[in-house]
This record gives sequence, structure tokens and C-alpha cells, in this order.
Amino acid sequence: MHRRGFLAASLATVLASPRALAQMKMDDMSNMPGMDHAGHDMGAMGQGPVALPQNQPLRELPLLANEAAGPGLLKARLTAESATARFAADRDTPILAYNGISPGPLIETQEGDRVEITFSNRIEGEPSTIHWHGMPVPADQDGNPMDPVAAGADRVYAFELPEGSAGSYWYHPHPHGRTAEQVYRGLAGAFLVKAKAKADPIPAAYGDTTLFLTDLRLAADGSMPENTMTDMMNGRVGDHVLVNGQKNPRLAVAMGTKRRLRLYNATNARFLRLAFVNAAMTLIGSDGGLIEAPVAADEILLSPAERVELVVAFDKPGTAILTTLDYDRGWMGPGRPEDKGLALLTADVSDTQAEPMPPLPERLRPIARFGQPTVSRRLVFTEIMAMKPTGMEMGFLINGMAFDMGRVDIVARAGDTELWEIVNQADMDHPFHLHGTQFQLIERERDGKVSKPPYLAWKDTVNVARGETVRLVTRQERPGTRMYHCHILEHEQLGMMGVVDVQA
Ligand SMILES: [Cu+2]
Repeated sequence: MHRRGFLAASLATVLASPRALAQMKMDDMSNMPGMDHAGHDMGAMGQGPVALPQNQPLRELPLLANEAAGPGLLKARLTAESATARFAADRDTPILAYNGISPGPLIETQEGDRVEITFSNRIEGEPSTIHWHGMPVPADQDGNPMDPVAAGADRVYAFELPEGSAGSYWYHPHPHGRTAEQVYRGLAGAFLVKAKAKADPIPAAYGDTTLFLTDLRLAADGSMPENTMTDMMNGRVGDHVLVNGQKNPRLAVAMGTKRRLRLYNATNARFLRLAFVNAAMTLIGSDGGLIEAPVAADEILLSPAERVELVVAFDKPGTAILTTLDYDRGWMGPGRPEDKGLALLTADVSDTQAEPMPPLPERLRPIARFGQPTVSRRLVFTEIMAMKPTGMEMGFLINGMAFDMGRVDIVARAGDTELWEIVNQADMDHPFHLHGTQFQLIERERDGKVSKPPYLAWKDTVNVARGETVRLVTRQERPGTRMYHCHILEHEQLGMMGVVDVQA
């Protein structure tokens, strides 16, 4: 039997649990004509997604307070703990939060700074860690699952931010077997490393706005439901995409305004194919900072954990909407969520003209090319699904193996330039993430056809579409244990992760 057919048949059995059925019903309803996927009226009917307030002014993420007296040092505290949020107007949602809020506080630093953050894990009964996603931090400061912070314990994460590291990074937990849940319950935040003021080529007049995109699903009582079998298989996709914790907030701008926006996909598993209706997008940066020259973009695919920096020109009066387009990332089983037409952010563009803005420079910064790789690696992604008397057994594998904390999968040497070939033989897209360094995408191959990326960029996460091979070049500068994994967090948890031991 064809694998898909087998899967559909066995899913019908597995999904016959009340929670999974409820999930399917909800998804089916939202596809019916006349039903608004955003669920405006459905919450009131007691069925479907709980409605969230929209159209509130976009809020800025609160900054993490710096306890250091002088410049060059960020000394701060992050406490992970239970908290209560008000997503819906009339009901409370128990969440996990950093310093009481979700998304967590915005960490803002500058190249050359030293960072000392005391992490207090006050999550009841669960270990946690903080992983500094994309950042060049020493391996023993990177929040690996091998270095858990026990419930009730504290630890200090300390590292320096080298010159040239300016970029849009983020932080989130990475404990063994608990990452997916701790993140969807609210633990994630943005970490900006800014260039020195004079070294930043982007005009200050554009501002610098972080848009941290997360995904939320609420049960009728306001709580966050646990992951279903569908969630485990596809990764958890919620009912609402939030920007800085708000649903479709509004931003007021004058006509002719240019804004610098940093977009983060901090969802567990939602692929965001983004477009800006009525405003022009120019791509200026990727996961690891600015690209070499601006690139006009009609749309951007932001897979889980990826970031982009954009300049958006609001040149037409009226409303300009950051919206989603359809993207088929290979959904398993029923209940594929509606992807297209979600309004994430609405800008009200006034018809009075803004003060003239300086133009975007033609060159942003040079990106060094790697030399010829001296080592090559091949990672093959596969999925296994099998019916067992106990239910569906799922595994997400790299080179035929599920993650084992006690096993080293790759031994590498610090300073070596390596070619990594990521081969996706699975039926779903898997965003690949490597810890400890940034990489450059060299090419993509599908059905024997090779395509080169249109521009050079620093990346730490890249989508590998089903049936596709992605080749990238990278180099680990420091010794230690590094993780690589699929950033659909449920897949990471179900085995799609490996360990590279970087030796001095
Ligand atoms: Cu995956």
C-alpha cells in the first residue's frame, strides 16, 4: 500500500480520541463557507477558536532591564515561571513566562558587549535551559539539553558578543523532551545584537521594530490544550498567529514612511509565507544580520525559527496589511489549517506626507565567502509511522536514527570549513537548525535540478522542503557539543536531532 494511504487509514483509528476529534471538527468547520477562520463569532457560539481582540495599537516588546552601571555589559535576570495572560477579553490563560510576560522581554545589546544573565528556573517540576538561538556563544553557555537547570535552580549564562555579530537572534528553552511544550506555553523572546551606531548602514529614521510572531491555541475555558496526535505529527499549529502577543494589531504611519521591521517566526511549527498588501517590502537581513545589498521582495517564506529584516515603504494611503499566502509544507492526516489570508498586522497609512526619508544605501555590508570545504557531511531526514497496539508510533530520524543524548553523531574540528548536505526524503518540510554558528546556503536541488540562492546571507535555520536537498557551508569556531535539529519542535522532540562534537 502506498505510504500516504496507509497513513490516512491508520490515522482514522488513532484520531478517534475525543480531543483529536474535537480538533478535526474545528478545522473542518473553519473551512466551511461563511465561517471566518479567524473565528470572530465562533467563540460566542461555544464552538471553534476562542475569539481574540484585534486592532489594538501595536505594542513594543518591553526591554530586559540592565542592572550593569556602565556601558559594554548587560547584566540581567530571566526567571521562567507560571503566569497568567489575558489573550481573550473574558478569560484567563495559564502560561509560562520569562519575567512574567510572553513573549519574554526584548534583550537589546551591541556588538562587543559582554552578557551575564542569571536564569532562575521556577517552572514547577520541570528542568529548563535557555538556548541563545543563532548566537556565537560558547558551547557550555548555549543551553543544550545536556546542561539542564533543575526546577528551582539558578545558573548564570555568560558570553561576549564579537564584532560582526549584529543580528536578530532569539532565546528559548531547550530541555530534553520538554522544549516544544515550554515554547508553546510562552517561553520565547527576541535578542537583538545591534551594530555600533556609526556602523549601521540603515537610516535611523526608519526606526527599528521587532515583530515577534507566535502561535496560540486556546480551549473554550481559556487554557492551552495539550498537544494532540496531529500536533505531534505535523508540529503544533495554533488558531491564532500573534505579533508581539497581539492579534492583528495596528500601526499608524504617515504616507512615505519607511520602517525597519525584524520579523521572527517563533512558532513551534507554522510556516509563514508572508506578503505586505499595499506596501513594498525590501529584504535587508536574514537570521545572522544584514545581507550585502537590499533585495526587493514580493513575498517571504519564513519557516519556524527563521528571521528576516525588512524595510517596508508605506507609499500608498489607506491600509497596508501584513498577510499570509498559502503554503503547502506537506500536512499529514486531516485538519490542515487554513494558511492564507491571515491578517497579522494592519498599518493605517495617513494621506499626509511624512518628512522625506533618507534612501536605503545600495550596499549594506560585505559578507565573507568561505574557502573550499575540507570536510563534507550528509544528513538524511526521514519519517517513520507505524500502527502499534498502543497507538501510532512516530519517529523523525536523521540518518536512520532518533536523537540519543549519549551518542555523538558527528566529530568535527574547530576552524574547519564543512559542506553539509541535508537531504529531505520525508513527506513534510523540515526546517534545519545548527547551533553555535551561522552558515551560508550554497544551493538547493530537487528532481536533479540545482538552483543557487539569489543572494548571500548568514543563516542558522533553513527550510528543507520535502524531496529537496539543501547544501550549505559552515564552520564552528569553538570546541564543544553542538546540537543540530529540525525546528518543528515536536519533530525535534520525536527524534530529529543530532550531536556534533567540535574538537579543538
Ligand atoms: Cu521537522
